[in-house]
Amino acid sequence: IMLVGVQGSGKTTTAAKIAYIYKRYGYKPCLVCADTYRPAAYDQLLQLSKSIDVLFCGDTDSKNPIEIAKKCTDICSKSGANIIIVDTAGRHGYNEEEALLNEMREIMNSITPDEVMLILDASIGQKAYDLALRFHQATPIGSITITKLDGTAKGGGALSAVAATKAVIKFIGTGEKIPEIEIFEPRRFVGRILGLGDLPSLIEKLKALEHSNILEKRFSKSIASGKITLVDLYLQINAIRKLGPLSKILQLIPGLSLLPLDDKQMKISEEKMDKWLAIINSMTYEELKNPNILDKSRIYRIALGSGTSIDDVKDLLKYYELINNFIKTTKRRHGIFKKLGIDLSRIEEQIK
Ligand SMILES: Nc1nc2c(ncn2[C@@H]2O[C@H](COP(=O)(O)OP(=O)(O)OP(=O)(O)O)[C@@H](O)[C@H]2O)c(=O)[nH]1
Ligand SMILES: [Mg+2]
Repeated sequence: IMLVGVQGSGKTTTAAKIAYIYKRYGYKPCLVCADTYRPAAYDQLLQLSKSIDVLFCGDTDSKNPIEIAKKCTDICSKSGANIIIVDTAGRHGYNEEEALLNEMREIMNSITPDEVMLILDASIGQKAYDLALRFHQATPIGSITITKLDGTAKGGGALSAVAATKAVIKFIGTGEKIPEIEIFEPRRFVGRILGLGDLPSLIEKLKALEHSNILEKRFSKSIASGKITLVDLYLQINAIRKLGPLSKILQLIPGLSLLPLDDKQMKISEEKMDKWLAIINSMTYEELKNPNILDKSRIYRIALGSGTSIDDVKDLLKYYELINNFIKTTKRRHGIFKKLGIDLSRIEEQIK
């Protein structure tokens, strides 16, 4: 597999990620550095190959990427590799693009790869079409990997590269770390673009949660009774925290995936949730059942016991009140619906 793409699109990172995936499937990959333009390219790929323990080949003495690619693919095969991944340059000094494309064509002709993979940054937008076409004319593109889908870009523009090359999207990159790569799934991808969230993986995660049924029943019960207890709240927050980093979870939820929440805000919310769990843990049964008895001295004790502040405890109690008020008004609305002859509980029954 020969990786091509413009500067910084993620070729070197993706090379290691793909090697990692194939290694897990039982293959013996070999990474080849055929980038002689970026001074650190050799070391970058060498380090990555060490970290995932796969074969590596390169040559810091040669300035000829075509020769290196040829020599190294031979060395890799002789070492028993059955997947050779060739990382190429993304920059090319004078007369940049044309020279780069020519070099790609020459490397391809010399090693005749089974597949040329185009690496595209998700934020490329509509430029993807022309760019992919130009690469395709130099080195027929067989597959595409879209990187940096963990950022704000949804990668919609990158889809036009498929139209330009008739190639298939094979992988998507979702982070800087090596395991952060996924095999491309069209439904999920389109869902992300449309802001529909990634429902299949959210459902998968929810299913994986133990007790999710019990949780659901508890909640329908407390909502029906018009009151949610602190224990319910605890179970709810705990369930959310178990699902993983908040930023990844919110991306999966329809509509919320469009919210422009930054990492800092996420981190604050996560910290807050963890504090609230600690606070609820520090309460007595009596207090959990009846938070109205929480006076100054009890709040002080709870803050001390949970390693949080008095304001944190008050915050939680405010949220608790808010959520119960919300449930009350929702119940009241039920009443209005009833007057209009609509029985919401029957509808709810059907949904269940
Ligand atoms: N967040 C995120 N960052 C990525 C992803 N893939 C690559 N990167 C980052 O993007 C930057 C460039 O990645 P490289 O793999 O060095 O890109 P390249 O195409 O080899 O760059 P050149 O060799 O200069 O052409 C690095 O900081 C990577 O960590 C991804 O899926 N998500
Ligand atoms: Mg590189």
